[in-house]
Amino acid sequence: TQEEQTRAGLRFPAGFTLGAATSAYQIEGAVDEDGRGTSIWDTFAKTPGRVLNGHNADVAIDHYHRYRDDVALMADLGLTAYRFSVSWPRIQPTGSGKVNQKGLDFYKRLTDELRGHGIDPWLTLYHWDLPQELEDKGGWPNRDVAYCFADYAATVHEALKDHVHTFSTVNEPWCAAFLGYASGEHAPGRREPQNAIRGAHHLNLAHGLAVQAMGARRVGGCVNLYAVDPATDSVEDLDAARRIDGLQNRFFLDALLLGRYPEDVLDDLPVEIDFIQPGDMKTINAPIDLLLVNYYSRFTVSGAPGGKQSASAAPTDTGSPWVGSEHVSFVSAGHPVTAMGWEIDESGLVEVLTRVAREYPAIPMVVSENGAAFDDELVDGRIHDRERQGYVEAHLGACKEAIDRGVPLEGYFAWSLMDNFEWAWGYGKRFGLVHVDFETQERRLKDSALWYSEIIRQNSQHEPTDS
Ligand code: GBH
Repeated sequence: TQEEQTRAGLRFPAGFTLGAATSAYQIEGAVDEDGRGTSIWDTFAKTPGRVLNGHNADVAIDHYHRYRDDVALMADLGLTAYRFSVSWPRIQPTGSGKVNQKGLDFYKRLTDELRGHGIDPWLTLYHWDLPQELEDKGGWPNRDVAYCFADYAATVHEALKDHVHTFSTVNEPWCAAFLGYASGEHAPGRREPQNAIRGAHHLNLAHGLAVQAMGARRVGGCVNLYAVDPATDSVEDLDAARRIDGLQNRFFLDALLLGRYPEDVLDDLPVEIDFIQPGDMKTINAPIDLLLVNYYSRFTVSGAPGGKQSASAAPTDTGSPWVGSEHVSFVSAGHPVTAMGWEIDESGLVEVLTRVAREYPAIPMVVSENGAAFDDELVDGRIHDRERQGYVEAHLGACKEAIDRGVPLEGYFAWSLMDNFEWAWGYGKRFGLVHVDFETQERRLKDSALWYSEIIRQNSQHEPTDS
């Protein structure tokens, strides 16, 4: 049948990781428990007008209390790996100095539980929840924060290195810098384009310093990549594509993998580049074991003024994240869109993966996030989320195609394991394979989860057994 053929086509090489991902602030809740400090997302979410409907993640999906059940659910699904993040203010409530043992203990319990079920824990150090005290000292535009991060990384690594095989540093530095400090859509909600550039550099520096601080380990850097097309081949549109590709992709890829910033991007920036100190680029280029790629969509851009300033509507009042290229507009290429308004185009995933393989020094990669929000409907206790399943299936197909083209791709993590707090959209958008009732906290497998589970099961069958 057609279905069998499709499934046969989703066979991955033995050892290929099939997992799912989450992040601390989006799922944990328990914001005042066991000595956790305040993060910029606590502050931001409680500031009127910042998050849709005034939602915050004080409770989120209560994972801090329900982690055992959640791990059992992952085991039921057959996940071979789970990517989660550590909440910095649980470990260091003020962002530096004194370590909160109870915070470390939570992640020890979590990772023990995962390993007990044969699930490989993939730990991300920073998924946007900066301790508020560090923001009060200037946040990421302050260089000192990068050094604090390295100290935090060393602490977490030391405590968990026997529990965790794969670490990664900063999730999507583009978002942390440009949504946090330029557009203001994310915490801390500042609209200071020049500081956003400084912040981006310090996030890169934080990555490099953390890699060095962790010593012998398997560690990766994470970027969110987009395929970028010019709307036409006019000079203006080609320039717009060069700019957006530069800010979104090359600024981070070149820094991490080549140890330099792209000249053309620096030239476009409306800021004196006086914050790169001798040795920084070498630090940022510290050898890493793998590259984590988050992929969601493709951008089509135009240099003609007057269009949309970003690919999707923001839920709140925000500025442009495209520092120095604010004139660029985002147009539709006519693909179907998700509930976020993001165009669905799996060919962009093949494109970004093959591009990294072609243009940069050889490095193993994983797709560390990929998924889609849709308006799920509960029908007789089931959620027939065919669109989400189709999205994941298409992007898994893209992974296969990339592998067939020689890309050293080692795994795929669906975003997200469970519905959760979707940043500026609060609880208004659902990305989960697992449905969560935000009132009762009941978890329920969507059809996409059952389907993904079956794909994982089929892929585990052709591996040799130990017995
Ligand atoms: C991920 O980032 C996050 O890592 C994860 O926490 C989150 O829940 C998930 O996506 C779903 O949102 O319209 O031109 O301003 C996604 C990266 C970057 C995607 C910004 C949307 C908007 C570009 N996001 N992008 S624009």
